[in-house]
Amino acid sequence: MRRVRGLVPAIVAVCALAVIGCGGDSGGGGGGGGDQAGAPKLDKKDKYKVGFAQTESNNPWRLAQTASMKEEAKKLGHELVYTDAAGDAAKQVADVESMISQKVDAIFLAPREEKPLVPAVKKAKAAGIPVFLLDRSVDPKLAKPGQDYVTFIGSDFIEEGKRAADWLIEETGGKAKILELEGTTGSSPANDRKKGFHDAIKSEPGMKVLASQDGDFERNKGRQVTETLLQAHPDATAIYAHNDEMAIGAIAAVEAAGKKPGKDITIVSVDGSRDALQTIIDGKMGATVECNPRFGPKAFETMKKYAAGETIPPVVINKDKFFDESNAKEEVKSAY
Ligand code: GYE
Repeated sequence: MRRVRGLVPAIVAVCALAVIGCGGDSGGGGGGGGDQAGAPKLDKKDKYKVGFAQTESNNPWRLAQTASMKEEAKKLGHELVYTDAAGDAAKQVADVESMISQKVDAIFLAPREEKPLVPAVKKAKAAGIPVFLLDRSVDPKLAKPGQDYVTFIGSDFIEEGKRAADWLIEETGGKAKILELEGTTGSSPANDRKKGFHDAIKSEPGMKVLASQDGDFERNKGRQVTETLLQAHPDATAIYAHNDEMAIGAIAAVEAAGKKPGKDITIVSVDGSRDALQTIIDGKMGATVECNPRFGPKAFETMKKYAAGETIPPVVINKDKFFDESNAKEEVKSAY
C-alpha cells in the first residue's frame, strides 16, 4: 500500500509533463466527457470545415497570420469559417459559439486574453470539437493541452522576453533606465514577454525598469503611453516594447519629445514586421525578436497529424529569428 501511495503522485507528475500521453482515448469523437477525458478526436478526412477565430485585425502581424491561414486552407481545399473578434474577448467567445453551432470539424483559436476564452474552449470540447490554440494561450491553470484543447502552436514568449533583455544588456553595457510598453493586459504574450524580460535583468543591478504600462499591442496606444511615460520619466534611456507596433508608436513619441530614438533612447521590441525592420535600417530601433505570424502550414499539418492519431506534444513551438542592424537590410525583403 505504501508503495502504491508513493506511485500515484509520481504518475501524476509524469502526466503533468506529458499531458497528451496520459490523456487517454476516453474523450471519443462524440465529445461530452468530464474534465479528465482527453481532447475530442478528429476523424480522418480529406476536406474539413475548420473555424479560425482571429482576435483582431489592427496590425500587420494579424493580417499576415490571417493571410497565411486562408492561403493554406485554400491550398488544401478545406472550408475556412473565419471570424474577427475586433479586439473584444466577449465577441470572440460568441464567435467560437457560432462555429460550434455551424458544426465545424475543428477550431483554430487565437485567444485574445488568457482567462475569458477558457469557457469557449470548454464549450467546444463539450461539443466534441477539437481546439488548436494558435499564437496565444489560455490560462494554464484553467485549461490543459491534451484535455481541454489539443495543443498550443506558437512562439516561446518567455524566451522572446529574455532575448530582448539579453540584447539590451549587451547593447547598454548593463546600464539602462527602461520604460516597458506591455501588450494587451491578460494576454499570454504580454504576461510571458514581461516575465522573460524581468527574469533576465534580475541579476543586472544597472538595469532598472522605471515604469510599465499597457499599450494593448497597438501603435497609437504605444505612442500615447510613451508620451505620458516620458513626461514622468525624462531620464529614461531605453524602451522595451512587447511588440513592434507599440515600438513604432514609441519612436514617434520619442521624436515628439525632442529626443533621438536609437541614440538618446535605445529601443528593443518583438515581432519582426517590415515597418520595424525599416526602423532598424533607419537607426531608430535597435533590435526586434522575431515572432513568426505565418501559421498556416504548421497549423494544418498539426491538425492532419492529430487526425491520423499521432501524439501531439502539449506545445508546438515556432523557431524565431532575431533582427538587428546586422541582418535587417536582408530580412526586410521577405518581411510582412
Ligand atoms: O506579437 C502581436 C499581436 O499574440 C504573438 O499579438 C501574438 C502577438 C504579436 O497583436 O503583434
